[in-house]
Amino acid sequence: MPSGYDLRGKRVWVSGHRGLVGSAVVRRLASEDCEILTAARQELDQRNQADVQDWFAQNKPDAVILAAGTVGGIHANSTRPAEFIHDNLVIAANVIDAAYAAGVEKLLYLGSACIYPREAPQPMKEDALLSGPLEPTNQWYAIAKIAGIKMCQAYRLQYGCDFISAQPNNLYGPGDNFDLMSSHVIPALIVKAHNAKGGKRLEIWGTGKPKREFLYVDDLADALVFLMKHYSDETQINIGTGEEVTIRELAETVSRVVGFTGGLEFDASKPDGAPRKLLDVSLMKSLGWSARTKLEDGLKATYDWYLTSHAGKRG
Ligand code: GFB
Repeated sequence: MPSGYDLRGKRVWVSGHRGLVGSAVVRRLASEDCEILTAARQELDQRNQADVQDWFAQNKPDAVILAAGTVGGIHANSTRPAEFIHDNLVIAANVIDAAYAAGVEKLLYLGSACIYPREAPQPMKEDALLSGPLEPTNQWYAIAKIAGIKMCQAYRLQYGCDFISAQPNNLYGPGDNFDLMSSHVIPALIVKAHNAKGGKRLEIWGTGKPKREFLYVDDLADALVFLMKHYSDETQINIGTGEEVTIRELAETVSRVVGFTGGLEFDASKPDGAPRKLLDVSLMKSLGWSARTKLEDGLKATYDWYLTSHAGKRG
């Protein structure tokens, strides 16, 4: 395993600490001997350049994990393209540049698997970046994420900054967004299956044929901390499980976990999005890291969190 950055005694800012990823990173960093810095949205709007610069000057982080952003599932991406491109572009530009100006020692920028072309050969290797047209439903988000990755590379090249980037596949887990109009598919199917219990039908968007790779968010947090310590290169690195399921198979597994016994109904008027997006995770494996959580176990933990956190759902 390559030796690298020592987190001990460091002030580590988890940008976006209330989100799905950021909250998992805070949980994971609790077992490292470092000081975790956070900034609530009311305290710091990361879309405001001057505020971000001031925050760095006052709080002096040694390291940054940049997980803040405007995120959502296929419907939110397709219907709010301006927010997705603007917010994610300016957050990346503000935080990465301020981190450089403040002399931050290490920064990890979080990308997304949608940076790769829609028709990229599967599984998608890191060198598939910018080799073809993007999936139209999330191209706005993808362009912003590609810009963030390119900023890390540019600041490494010109200024020698140890800024790295990594992209996970579709994430899920405790702390996810369960709002049906903006969520990703797993929380949406959990809510729908839960509400349909005792009924006959569970409505699924699209044909059920697209394939997706799902990564449990605590596995991602572990991978990010691993990369902070052991990775220092310009290549944006893939983080996934290496396994994929169809949306139909996912719906069947969610039904089993939630206890929904009715049938599935597919609404082909809703978009499928990318036909497949399986990440090639051989680079991550060669460094010594692999995902641990099986899909069904992760779904059980996520459903349990949903029942506990959304009052009145249990029972
Ligand atoms: O998770 P999801 O919204 O995003 O949808 P993407 C995955 C698949 O599940 C699509 C289907 O084929 C959806 O049509 N699906 C079925 C549903 N039922 C539902 C439902 O009730 N809700 C939702 N949301 N989907 C995202 C990007 O794409 O991938 C993000 O939009 C991000 O930008 C993320 O990059 C990783 O996998 O299609």
